[in-house]
Amino acid sequence: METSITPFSQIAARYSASIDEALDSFSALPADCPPRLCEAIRYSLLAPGKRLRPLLVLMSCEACGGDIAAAMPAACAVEMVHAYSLIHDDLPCMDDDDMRRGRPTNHKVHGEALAVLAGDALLTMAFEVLANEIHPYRTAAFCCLELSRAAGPTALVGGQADDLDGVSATVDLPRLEAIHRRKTGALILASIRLGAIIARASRRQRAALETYGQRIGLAFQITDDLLDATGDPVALGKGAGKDADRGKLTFPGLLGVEESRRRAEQLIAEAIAAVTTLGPTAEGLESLAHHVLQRNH
Ligand code: GRG
Repeated sequence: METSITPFSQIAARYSASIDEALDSFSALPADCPPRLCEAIRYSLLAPGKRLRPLLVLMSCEACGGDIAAAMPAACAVEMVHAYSLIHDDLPCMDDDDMRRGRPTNHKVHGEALAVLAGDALLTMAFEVLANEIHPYRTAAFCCLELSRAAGPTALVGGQADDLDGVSATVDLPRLEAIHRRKTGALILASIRLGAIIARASRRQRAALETYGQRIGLAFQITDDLLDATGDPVALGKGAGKDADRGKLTFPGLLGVEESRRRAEQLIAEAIAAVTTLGPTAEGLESLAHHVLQRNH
C-alpha cells in the first residue's frame, strides 16, 4: 500500500523510550515483593515486545487532543495485562511454547509456579497502576472498568478458553472471528478506548476510534496467523508453523493465504478511513495501521 505518511518506526521511536522507562519504574517493586518474583515479573514485562498496545493508548489519546503523559499509566497497565496473558499462554498447560520475544519463555527460566505467580502479579498490578495514577478517580474507575472487561471471562480469558477448544472442534469463520475478537481484539480495542477516556474524547471521536479499533484488532490477528504460516522464526522471535502443527484453525487455514491477506488489507483500509476523519493528530494511528499490514514480527 503506497503511503506518504511518517513511517511507523519513526513514530514509535518517539514514544518507545518513555514507555520502557515507565514500565521499568512501575515494576521496580519494594522489598516486600520476593526478589525472584520481581525478577520473573520484569523478565517478561521489560522483554523487547513491540509495545503495540501502549502505543495505541498514547496515540488514541493524542488523536483526540489529550495529554500523552496523563495516558502513560494506562499504557503501562495494558502492557502488564498483555505480558501476563503471554506468560500464561506459553505455559505447558496452554500453548506450551519455549520462545517468546526472542528469549526463552518465562516458565523455562523461572519455573512454572513462579511464571504463574508473575502473571497473577502483573494482572493485579495493572489495576493498581490505573487506580493510583489516573486522575480524577472517576476517570480511573472508568479505565478500570474498561480494562477489566477486556481482560475478563467474556473477552480475553473467554476467547482463550474457546481457542483451546478450537484445536479439535469444528470452527467456521464467524466462530473464528468471535474467538479472536475476544482473545486479541478486546485488549487492542480497550487500549484505544483508554486513550479516548483519558483525552475526554467527543462522541464523534469515540465513534471513529471504535471503528478503527475493531478493524485493526481483527487485521492484527489475521496478519499474526499469516506470519505463523509464512513468517521467519528469527524475525518473529518465536517458533513459526505452530498453529498448523497443533491442528489449530486459523484465517489462512480457513480462507487461504491470498484471501486472508485481502481481508486484512480491506480491514486496514476501513480503519484508516475512520481515523483520517480526526485530522492530523491521528497520524500515529494511521501509520500504525499500515504497519500492521506490513509487519514481519
Ligand atoms: C492466557 C488468559 C490468557 C490469554 C492468552 C495473548 C494470548 C491470549 C495469546 C497469545 C497467543 C497469540 C500468538 C495470540 C495472537 C495475537 C497476539 C496476542 C500476539 C502477541 O502480541 P504481540 O505480537 O506481541 O503484540 P509483543 O511480544 O510484540 O508484545
